[in-house]
Amino acid sequence: MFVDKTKIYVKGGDGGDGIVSFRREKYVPMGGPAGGDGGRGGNVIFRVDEGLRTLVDFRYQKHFKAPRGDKGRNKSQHGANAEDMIVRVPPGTVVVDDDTQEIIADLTRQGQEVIIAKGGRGGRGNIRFATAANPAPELAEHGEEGEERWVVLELKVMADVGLVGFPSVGKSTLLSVVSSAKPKIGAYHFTTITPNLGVVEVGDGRSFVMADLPGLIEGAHTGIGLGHEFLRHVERTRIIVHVVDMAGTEGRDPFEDWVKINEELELYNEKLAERPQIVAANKMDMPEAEEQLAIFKEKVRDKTSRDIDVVPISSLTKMGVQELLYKAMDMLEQLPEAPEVEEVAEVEERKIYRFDKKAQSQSEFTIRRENEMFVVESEAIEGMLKRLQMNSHDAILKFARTLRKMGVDEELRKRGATDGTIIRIGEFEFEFVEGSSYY
Ligand SMILES: Nc1nc2c(ncn2[C@@H]2O[C@H](COP(=O)(O)OP(=O)(O)OP(=O)(O)O)[C@@H](O)[C@H]2O)c(=O)[nH]1
Ligand SMILES: [Mg+2]
Repeated sequence: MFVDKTKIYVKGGDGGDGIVSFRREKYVPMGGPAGGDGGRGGNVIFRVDEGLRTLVDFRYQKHFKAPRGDKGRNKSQHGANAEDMIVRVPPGTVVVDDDTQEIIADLTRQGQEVIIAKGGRGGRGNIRFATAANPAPELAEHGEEGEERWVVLELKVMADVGLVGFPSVGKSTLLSVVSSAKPKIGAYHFTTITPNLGVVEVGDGRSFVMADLPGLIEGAHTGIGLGHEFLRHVERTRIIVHVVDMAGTEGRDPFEDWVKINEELELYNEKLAERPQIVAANKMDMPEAEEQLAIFKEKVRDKTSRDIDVVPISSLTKMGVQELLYKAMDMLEQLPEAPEVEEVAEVEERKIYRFDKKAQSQSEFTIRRENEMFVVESEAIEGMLKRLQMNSHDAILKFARTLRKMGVDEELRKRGATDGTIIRIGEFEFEFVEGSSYY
């Protein structure tokens, strides 16, 4: 089991701004408010796509921003809502908030969808602010900002392809040239003692996971040379790439090697004899390999009724490697059922945490002094300042009322604010007005 991990940025679209507008009709001198609300920003939604097996796509694209909502229009028309952005992820993807390390989603079923970053609400237009006391308000809201966060995607993967063969035939070398994995490579036997996994990008957008397994030897099925340990891993792979040393290094006979390994596989588990297999005839850069290959192919044809693909390659020069990858990928796609992801059942039970930043500290504020100035910090007020378009008398009035309702005014007064004292909230500065007749 191997965990592929990547961190990406998601942002929901901002809501469209509400607008200030008034009805203008013939013969109606004083039209009422007619500024419509802005549209909702798009959500960023993750959707499970069984066709995906890895997270490689996220290595290239790491920022996902949904579009913003349209502005409100006059004649009381609502701005259009933005479309959601759909991001496809492979089954088995766990989404973790990078800040809090909480699990946001656990995506397992085909088609399952979760909103990862919400789009902002549209701002209200001035029709919404009309009251008996102020029937023609010059007041509208900005659209709410879309939710943004960094999330870590985690995917537990099983190997699709297992590399098997005698020691030193070049399994690790092959994995190292087709993936970013860095397995140990050595001219001595059993260089590899635990499996290495790598994500292989085929080059046409498709990808799969390849495991470089420790070398097998005769008697492996009885446990010799940690055989059981290694064969257990082979059992879990969907196809086998059987690496054979065509140079016959150390006086080996490629065909005999191939037969022996197949016997070991079958003796360990009969099913392994039927597992789809491709032969990677490796070390073709060596002088004697060509001749050996011809003999090998002939013997394989005689020996088995199975149609075994023999692909000549050199992991050293990379000759034939691309072709081998395409063959493996095509074969994987033709396999009938989707691979079983063992851990899914267990993962599904895991609790999913959701958190709502907005729920916290809605009405809290703090006041501190900076020389002659008071600085008010409050999520709620700062949010409101962002929302409201502070360019009209009505907007300022609404803002002032909120400060009073929350008790900010009173607190400022207690701390010694008087007429003309400068108050700063967020990026907004204004003078304190004692006993204002505004409200
Ligand atoms: N000439 C040549 N040498 C190769 C090729 N592929 C691998 N080798 C060499 O073969 C030796 C063994 O390579 P490894 O990749 O470690 O072999 P392995 O199959 O992983 O071996 P174990 O982990 O011990 O089972 C190294 O010295 C490699 O440089 C090839 O295509 N051509
Ligand atoms: Mg190795």
